[in-house]
Amino acid sequence: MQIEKYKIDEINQQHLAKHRRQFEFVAADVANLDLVLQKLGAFNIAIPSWALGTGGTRFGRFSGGGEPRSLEEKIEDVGVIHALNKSSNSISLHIPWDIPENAASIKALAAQVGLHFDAVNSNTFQDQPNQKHSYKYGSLHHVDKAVRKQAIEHNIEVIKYGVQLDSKALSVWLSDGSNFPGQLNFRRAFQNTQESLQEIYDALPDDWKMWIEYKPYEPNFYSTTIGDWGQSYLLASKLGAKASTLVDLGHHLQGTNIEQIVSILLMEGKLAGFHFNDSKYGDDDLTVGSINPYQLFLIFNELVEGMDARGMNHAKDIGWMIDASHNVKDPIEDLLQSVQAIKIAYAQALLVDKNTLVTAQNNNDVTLAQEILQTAYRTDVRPLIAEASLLAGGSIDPVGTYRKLNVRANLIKERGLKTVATGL
Ligand SMILES: [Mn+2]
Repeated sequence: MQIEKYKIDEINQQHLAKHRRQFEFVAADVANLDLVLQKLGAFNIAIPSWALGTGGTRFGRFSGGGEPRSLEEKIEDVGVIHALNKSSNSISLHIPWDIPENAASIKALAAQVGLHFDAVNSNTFQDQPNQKHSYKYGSLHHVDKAVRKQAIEHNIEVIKYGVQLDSKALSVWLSDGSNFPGQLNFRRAFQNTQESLQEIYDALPDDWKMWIEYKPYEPNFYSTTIGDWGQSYLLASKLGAKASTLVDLGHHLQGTNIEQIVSILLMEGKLAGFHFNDSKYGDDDLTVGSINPYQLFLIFNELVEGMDARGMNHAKDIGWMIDASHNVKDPIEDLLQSVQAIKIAYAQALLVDKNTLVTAQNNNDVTLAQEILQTAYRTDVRPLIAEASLLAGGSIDPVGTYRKLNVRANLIKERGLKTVATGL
């Protein structure tokens, strides 16, 4: 299903007067309004191919109906999201859940709805049918060279799929770790991982990047071989310039100061990208901004400050992606909400009065520094997001428009109630 633009325009028209009022109110106090709108318009967040279906936990899964049955239908769904918000112009594939059988036709289909392909993701955390060696005790860190070789070859195969789709990065997340003390020699596991990653790194095309994700626990509960940003950074540094660290918001222990990690990685030129989600307890994979929007703002404040310090392009020089799971919501609605939350945090970060903040920091004026950040955070920037979307040809209110157009009901009619998308 594709949403025709005139239908979005019709619904926008109904809300235009109210939007104008709200926009004028907030815009009056934005010093560099055109630049802010331009930056918001350029900012896109990739949608992963595994996020279009209903997620689940180990206790069960409750499908919502009309889920995409194929890669083609997943592209269609991302096309719907992008038509509404004009901020989701790429899709990130997971291999082998979404193998492009015919790359040329898949690329053409994506281009029809304004999409290109973001990073490709490998999977050595599950055994696939007909696989020779099991990943039960890990993949790239495995004690058996034959298992490591199989995992290396899989990653190289993923790069080949990516090349056909014009992707430019391989994203590696390993579940490798141990469940019990004594199970692993940490140093050997790390060295094996490094050697394995080096072989994959050597297979990267010149204009490609390798993004190394970390996670403190789960599915292993005693140790993870790439357990934190320090370990990821160490690997990325040893590998070379094409390797850097990927931060997934849910992959931190409670209370971790993620914004500080972001700041230091950016300073070192080793921040590859982001997997956005939100959490209250662990890797909950909830809708971005649903639990702790202030933390998200503080992260974006460091991103904007750190990227500006290095003269980076906010929209292009970091990989932005959602990595969440939708257990009880319509996945498309959840993704629309997540993209909005990211853009809200980004817009607020753009509004921070940087010059006054620097002065306050240099004067140890702690109160003023806090006031500056919270003034930006407490500004209702939603009309700015709506205006940027409107200017790009999208919807003032993506979730509301999605509902008014009965998209899910149409998808269920088209695909059926009991469809299951590939993924976790
Ligand atoms: Mn992730």
